[in-house]
Amino acid sequence: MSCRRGALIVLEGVDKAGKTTQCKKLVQALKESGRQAEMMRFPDRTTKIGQLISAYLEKKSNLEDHTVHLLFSANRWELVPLMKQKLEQGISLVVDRYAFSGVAFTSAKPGFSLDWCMNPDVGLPKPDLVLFLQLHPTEAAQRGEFGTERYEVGDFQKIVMQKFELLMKDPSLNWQVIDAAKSIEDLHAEIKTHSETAITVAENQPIGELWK
Ligand code: Z5A
Repeated sequence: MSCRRGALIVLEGVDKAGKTTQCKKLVQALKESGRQAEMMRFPDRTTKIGQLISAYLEKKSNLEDHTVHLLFSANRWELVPLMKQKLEQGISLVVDRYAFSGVAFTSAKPGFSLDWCMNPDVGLPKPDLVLFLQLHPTEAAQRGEFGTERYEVGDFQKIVMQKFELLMKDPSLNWQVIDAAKSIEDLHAEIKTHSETAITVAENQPIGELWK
């Protein structure tokens, strides 16, 4: 590796936990401190695969459950070459949802094991830091009604949360659970501190492979 690589920082969390808000603030803060950083989000609805997923989430189309799971994974894999290129150029990537959402949402459906759901994402670039924004459902409800997209249903979201808790037990990943009930600024300060540490640690390490 000729230059210090960037870090892969993932934000996960329940609906309305503030993932998008915090991803944007983190990228801006990292840039202001002289670091190279860019935001990505999954699903990336701009690709052909992403458009299929978007139509499904907006309930404009129906897709069989295994099929849509594999499409979410394919949407990540299609961006892996670009992600690796940027990381190797020293750009840190701040990613709004990743494979953990993929596994948590599909395994919350009847008949899906965690293992089956993880398999398609095995070998993706491994995050150097996974920030989980934890928010109690009553706090989330104060941030507005659920939207109209598929999965934006309270009972389903509770099962999703249980699946995230199982994933967070994996000691091979750098999970940091953050109390998302805090103010936007307090949350940002905490996230920035964790991210700066992860960037420093990642600099001299090769990019890892997820769940391998
Ligand atoms: N999905 C899947 O099934 N499989 C996969 O592999 C992947 C995803 C990757 C994509 O939704 C859906 O796809 C998602 C999972 C599934 N389904 N659900 N549910 P998306 O990514 O397009 O949208 P989202 O992730 O659902 O967004 P979100 O969770 O609703 O929001 P958020 O990003 O966590 O929060 P926000 O937009 O930053 O903030 C929400 C509101 O709260 C907003 O008004 C803010 O101003 C406010 N806010 C934010 N922070 C605070 C604080 N700290 N205090 C008070 N108010 C705040």
